[in-house]
Amino acid sequence: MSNSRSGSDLPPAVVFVAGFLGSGKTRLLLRAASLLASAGTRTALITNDQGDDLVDTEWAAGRGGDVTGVQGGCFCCRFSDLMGAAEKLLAHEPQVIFAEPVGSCTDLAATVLRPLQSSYGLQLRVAPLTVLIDPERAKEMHTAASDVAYLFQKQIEEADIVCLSKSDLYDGVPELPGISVRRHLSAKTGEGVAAWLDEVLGGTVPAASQALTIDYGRYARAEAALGWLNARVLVDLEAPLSPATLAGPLIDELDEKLTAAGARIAHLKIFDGAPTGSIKIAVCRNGEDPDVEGDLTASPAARHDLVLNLRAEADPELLRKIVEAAFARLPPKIKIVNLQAFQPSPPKPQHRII
Ligand SMILES: Nc1nc2c(ncn2[C@@H]2O[C@H](COP(=O)(O)OP(=O)(O)OP(=O)(O)O)[C@@H](O)[C@H]2O)c(=O)[nH]1
Ligand SMILES: [Mg+2]
Repeated sequence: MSNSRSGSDLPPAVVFVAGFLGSGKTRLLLRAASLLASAGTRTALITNDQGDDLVDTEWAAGRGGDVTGVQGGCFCCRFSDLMGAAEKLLAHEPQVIFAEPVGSCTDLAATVLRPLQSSYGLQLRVAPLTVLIDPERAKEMHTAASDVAYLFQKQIEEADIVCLSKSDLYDGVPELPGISVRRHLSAKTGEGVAAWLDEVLGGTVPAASQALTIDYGRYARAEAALGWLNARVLVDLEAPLSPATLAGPLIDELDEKLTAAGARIAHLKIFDGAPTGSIKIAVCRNGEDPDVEGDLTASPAARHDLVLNLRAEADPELLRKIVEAAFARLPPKIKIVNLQAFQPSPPKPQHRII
């Protein structure tokens, strides 16, 4: 690893990793944070969502990271909250702050990175904007003419560095017409992660170099095409189950019901925190084998704290109906602490520098 990552005389770097829902942002950032930690570099993470109760925040906090969330709106609409979150983290003197924007957001260079450079350029070093692409998703989007495909394209256009994620799933580099890819990475195996970190922290790639020309009406329609559901449920079981045995069948049932209702999944993830261990289980498209991380062998427990985040191309009320029906089939003692189903509202950036 290069020493350029952690020069302590420099202000902390702030590294934004964007990309569509499920592209692998959180997993990459956690892998990068652990790589930096092993080299003695202090890191922190800012997560972001339109609602409350985020699987990513729970998961990252459970891995020992210094995590704070900006909730109730994206970074561009909540720029002052983003600054508040950064100031809170700066008190712990991190050398690198990672920030993960909502996966349905774009125009970040103009509305987040440039305003940050302009107002906080002395306190923070803004690193180049990385945009992650899941090659499988890019193939689907390439042939689509939808507003969501437009949003996907805009995310790529504004990147300083475009990376293909999940390289462990592919033999060779997938052909993606029209996309100029700089790197391919696997957060699972670690392939390419150290070299990517060297590049984003090295100061040789300009940050926020691409301000978008973008139709905000179409961007808003793309966001509104995605139904959003966040929930937190406490489960008390008479017959204890392991987190994998509780959350696994739940995700399978949700996938099946969403597929039957024609709701296209962008990302469905469940965090199950039990006293014996925690897991995260996720699918990024209908019918996909769930990806499970965490304490797969945790012993059965009676108490489970479930956080569920679902993003799908569907009416949020349909998502609510499907999720509530699945919760109703869980053992009787459950308490729904929070359940929000909504469409993201049109983006209204606090700042825009072009
Ligand atoms: N095989 C493989 N799976 C990966 C890799 N990176 C991420 N995943 C899986 O892809 C899914 C989505 O990854 P996340 O890191 O949660 O994606 P994200 O971009 O943060 O998703 P949102 O926060 O919903 O936008 C999860 O099930 C991950 O475990 C990778 O390098 N290889
Ligand atoms: Mg994430």
